[in-house]
Amino acid sequence: MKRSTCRILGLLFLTSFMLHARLSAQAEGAEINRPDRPNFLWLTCEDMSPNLGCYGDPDAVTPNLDRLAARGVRYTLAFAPAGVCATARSSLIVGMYASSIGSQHMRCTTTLPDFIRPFTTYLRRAGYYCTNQSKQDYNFKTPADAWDVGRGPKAHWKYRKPGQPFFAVFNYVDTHESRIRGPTRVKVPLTEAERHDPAKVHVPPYLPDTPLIRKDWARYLDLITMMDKAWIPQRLKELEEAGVADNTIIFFFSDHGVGLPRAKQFVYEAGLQVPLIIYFPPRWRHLAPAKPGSAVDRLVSFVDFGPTILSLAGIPIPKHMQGKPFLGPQAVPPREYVFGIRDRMDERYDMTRTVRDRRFKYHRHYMPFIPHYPWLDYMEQLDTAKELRRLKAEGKLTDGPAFFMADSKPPEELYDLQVDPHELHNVADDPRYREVLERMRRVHGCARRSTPDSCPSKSCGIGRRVRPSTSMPAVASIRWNVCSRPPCWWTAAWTPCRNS
Ligand SMILES: [Ca+2]
Repeated sequence: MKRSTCRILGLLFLTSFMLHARLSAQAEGAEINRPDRPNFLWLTCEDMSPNLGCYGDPDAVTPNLDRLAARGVRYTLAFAPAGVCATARSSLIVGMYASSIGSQHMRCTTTLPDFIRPFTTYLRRAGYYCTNQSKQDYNFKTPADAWDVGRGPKAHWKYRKPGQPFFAVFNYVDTHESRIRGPTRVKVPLTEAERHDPAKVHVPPYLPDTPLIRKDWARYLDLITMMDKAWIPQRLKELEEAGVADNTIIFFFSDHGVGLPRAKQFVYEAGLQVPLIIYFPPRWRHLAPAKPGSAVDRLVSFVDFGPTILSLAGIPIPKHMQGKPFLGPQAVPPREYVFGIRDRMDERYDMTRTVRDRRFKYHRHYMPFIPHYPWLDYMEQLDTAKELRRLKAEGKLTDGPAFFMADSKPPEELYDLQVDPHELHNVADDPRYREVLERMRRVHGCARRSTPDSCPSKSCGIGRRVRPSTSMPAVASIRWNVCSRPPCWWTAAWTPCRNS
């Protein structure tokens, strides 16, 4: 080939390459600056049941969240799939049940197969800027492609490229269980009117009504008021000041229920039910399920949140996700059931699964010989926990608390939530509920087959030592389960049961 021909071909190749690069850059820019994509702000908090004014709590002092609910929609049947941080958060971030990805034990370290990514990875691939400030706690190592910035003060939507859509999580930690018994990280002074008087609060009936438990409950309500007073306005003001409030859909929810015994770590309603407020700015109001200020009684689970965000963003939902999108163009009809799990909690093994429809709640205990409330080193530090132990030792517990503190539990529990919202009267043996019981058993069996446990034995070893027990000599150490590889039965697509 002549030198001149080579030169011409070289120039053609270079021109073609530069043109391709320029078109690619333009395409990427166009993707980033597409005006038809909303931003998403997730305001999440720790360890909180729906104890807000907008949910009808008579003691709540939460004007800012109540105002957000009045401008947005409030879900009355929103549930975490587990009552504890890491297990619930792992389901949230991948849109799958923790029991299916090996993250069901609190705590453990599982390994995600390559084809399962946090839903933020799919957002990022579509041009979203994704940040998380700061708690992750997924029970697996966070994949490198999950976040643009996944921790620290730099994890903020304001650092995105100009015009880039964002998905940003901010997690508020000062409602955590540890703050009920200890100081908060951020000091938020409350006025006399905002502070909760232990003598006047309404202690839920699943706990004994004693001065110490009243003190814990009042402190919990104070923590919520502190969040509402300082943190919520700050996060909303940032959006307004940056001029992005009219293009940002806001979610507010907690990672599971209140950080007290029989709620956090457990699968009763107090552990699984969470507040969920979603605000749609006028520009995106056509995506809202109801008018501003409405209550929505659709059943939704954390596994649905990721698919729902992808649906709202116009991104195809990967087939491996088990959740059901409840908003946006890919929304599906409302689910009939939500599911809950409880496996090892800290140093104590257990295994319970729950099925809940709009009226009934079914519990299946696979280890009924273990008490509902075994000694749990971390939780025993709460005054409420000490009070439960004291009252049990003195034989002073009755009704629901006595059932919860018994030395064993029945293999099944069934509750009619319409007349018994706190799950205090087990009707599993009541012949009037026989039909309901058998239906719930069938649904439970179906769910167990379609979302099988991934980490029962072979693929998991017991590994890393966490911390020595401080007050329970019989427990020398707490160890994490470690999944060294994905379970062998993994497939890229699910064939779920009709009801799951
Ligand atoms: Ca939590």
